[in-house]
Amino acid sequence: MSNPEILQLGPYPQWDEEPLNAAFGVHRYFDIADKPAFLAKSGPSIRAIATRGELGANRAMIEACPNLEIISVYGVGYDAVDLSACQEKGIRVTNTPDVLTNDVADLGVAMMLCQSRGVIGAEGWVKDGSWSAKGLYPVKRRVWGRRAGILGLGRIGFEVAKRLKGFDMEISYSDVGAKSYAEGMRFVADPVELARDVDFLFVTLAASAETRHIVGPDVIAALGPQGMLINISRASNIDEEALLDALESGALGSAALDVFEGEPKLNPRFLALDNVLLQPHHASGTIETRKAMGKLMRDNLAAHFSGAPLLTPVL
Ligand code: 8YV
Repeated sequence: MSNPEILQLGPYPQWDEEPLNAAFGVHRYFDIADKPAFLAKSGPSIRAIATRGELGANRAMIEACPNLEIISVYGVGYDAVDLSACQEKGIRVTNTPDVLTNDVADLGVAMMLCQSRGVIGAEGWVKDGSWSAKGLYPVKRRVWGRRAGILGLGRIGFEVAKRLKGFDMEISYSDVGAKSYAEGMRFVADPVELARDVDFLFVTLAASAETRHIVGPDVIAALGPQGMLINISRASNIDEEALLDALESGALGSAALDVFEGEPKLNPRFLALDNVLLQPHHASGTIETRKAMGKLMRDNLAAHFSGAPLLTPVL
């Protein structure tokens, strides 16, 4: 029997491409020039979609593949997949939780440290000769002992909090309810109140229609001119226009961002700012984690096609 045909929406590292090609009849969607013509002709042969967290399978694509059985997401976030279309059609969806949690938390904390202590600018100070020409690098803000807020105390938020405790920080969080595992952390139901009480606000929420722009003008204003916003979740959780306005006017002190509306293209206003740290959506980007994500994505597909229970089902 021939291997199941799958549609691959974006590239993976070579170490994932090889086993994927060995187990499946892979159509590289991103390499296909005439995508509508491809879907019209070959859509019915597609039984699975393999996609990255940020690359979506929308309703039109799902409907163009009438024999689609499963969408396997390489990423914990599945907000780009049209879940209601999948539910209607009985299409299974899987993601890759847990394996990336620690790396995403690490990068969030690294971004906070870099931005607060001016690490990127300090390197420029050395490389461009400013150190010898001008002397001491301008002093920055302390990290340890300050107040951090976590918006969304799920797996990633919890790991961020654990790391921040090592910096003797006072930690508060917002979520749909207080969490039994949030020992030593203060629950604040209202994100605006949370932002008012902290120096660093980490956004670690799973994105959904309900969380869209949860960090809006009120939260940003409450965080204020001394505050820093760190986003390692999804851009849709933040009102980007409000964020840009506040960064430009100084109403918000600074931001450290791994995700952007319309990424990898960014709103050019970001590029003109000197109070923002910009990262290319790589919080899960370590060899170890990306290998584990790729394996879990393939293992879910293999489980499905062999009739075994899915390892990490979303639907
Ligand atoms: C990406 C992610 O999948 O886990 C997620 O939700 O967005 C990331 O891990 C990864 O950057 C590959 O594109």
